[in-house]
Amino acid sequence: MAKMHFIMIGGFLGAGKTTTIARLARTFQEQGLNVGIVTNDQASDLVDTHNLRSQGFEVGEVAGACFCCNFNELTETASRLEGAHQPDVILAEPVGSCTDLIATVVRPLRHFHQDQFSVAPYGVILKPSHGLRILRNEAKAGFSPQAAYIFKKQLEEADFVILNRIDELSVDVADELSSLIKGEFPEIPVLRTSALTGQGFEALVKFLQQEGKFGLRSMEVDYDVYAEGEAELGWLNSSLVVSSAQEFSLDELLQGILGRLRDSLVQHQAETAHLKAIGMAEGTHAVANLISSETEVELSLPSECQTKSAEVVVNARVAIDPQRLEEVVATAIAAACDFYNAVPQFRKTQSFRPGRPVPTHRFAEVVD
Ligand SMILES: Nc1nc2c(ncn2[C@@H]2O[C@H](COP(=O)(O)OP(=O)(O)OP(=O)(O)O)[C@@H](O)[C@H]2O)c(=O)[nH]1
Ligand SMILES: [Mg+2]
Repeated sequence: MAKMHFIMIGGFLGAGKTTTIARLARTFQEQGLNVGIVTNDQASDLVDTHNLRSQGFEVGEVAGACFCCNFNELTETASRLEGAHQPDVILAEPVGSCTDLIATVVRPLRHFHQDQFSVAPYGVILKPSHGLRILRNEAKAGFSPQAAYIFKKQLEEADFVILNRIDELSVDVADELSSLIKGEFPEIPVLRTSALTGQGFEALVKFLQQEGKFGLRSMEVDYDVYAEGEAELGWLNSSLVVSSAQEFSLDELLQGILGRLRDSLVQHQAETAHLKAIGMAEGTHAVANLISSETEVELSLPSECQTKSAEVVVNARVAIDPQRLEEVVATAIAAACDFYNAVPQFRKTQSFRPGRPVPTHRFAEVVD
């Protein structure tokens, strides 16, 4: 049986992994290939999974721990996607606060599953909004030095870096980011893309289809610092049903929730890594995002849907105590619903700090 081409796209929270993966999946499908996607999170109720499934993709979810700490679940989930048609390509999105993925995912995949998968070069997306501050070593980079450590480690292990969002970066800023990356990691190629417009995707697809020796860069990781950096982030996944006697705009509701949440988190001086919400109603869906405290809420997928009832899932990754995050989210949802004379009925809410990463396997050096 032919091997499945395993493409993992990493990068910090809100960097554009899901948007990039959706565009790559469409590109591969247009080439006549079968595509499967694997999403990943510390908890269930993932906006990304709903989002990608709503776009018609075959998606398996590894929930409860990151790929590295739940390695067997990753390979089992990828195998389950085989279904009636074995995927030619598996696109995998690791958790955005994870690093050391070459040693804990790429090498173990090559070592234990070389009959099943061919592994593509590992690309890491650079998030410009936080990347600029972190790579400039600004004192106020938004997150703690431990979280900045994770951000840089993600880049250090990459076979190549993807400088995303070039549709909104000036040439000067894009050049500065490229030279900051080159300054710290001179050997790593940098591609420029926009997952929004598709700019640079031809080169990205070409790069990913290369065969050869990748995943060779070995790096040391201080797991104490890594664990502290991850634990700084409050993590929340919440699912609910919103109903009203009158029709409301699904798009406005999501923007209302995230807008209130943004204002409240700014008041708490809590840096946002990524807030995202999906609303599903009348066979359609809308997605809204906020990728930093300094940017605006974006309706990344408008639905133009008017409805009396919607399923809503909210995921928040913010540098704040998780208990406080839960209160802030509940208040924002209640206020947004109230504005539209709607009532939220919470189904499930999980909020926590990610635990210390304990990888299933760790190959510090290349093994074949
Ligand atoms: N302008 C612009 N926006 C983008 C681009 N790529 C992604 N975005 C937006 O950035 C936000 C975050 O994108 P995602 O793809 O959800 O990011 P992610 O890395 O998967 O985030 P996590 O899964 O939370 O780590 C969304 O609002 C996207 O629409 C891009 O190239 N240009
Ligand atoms: Mg994502």
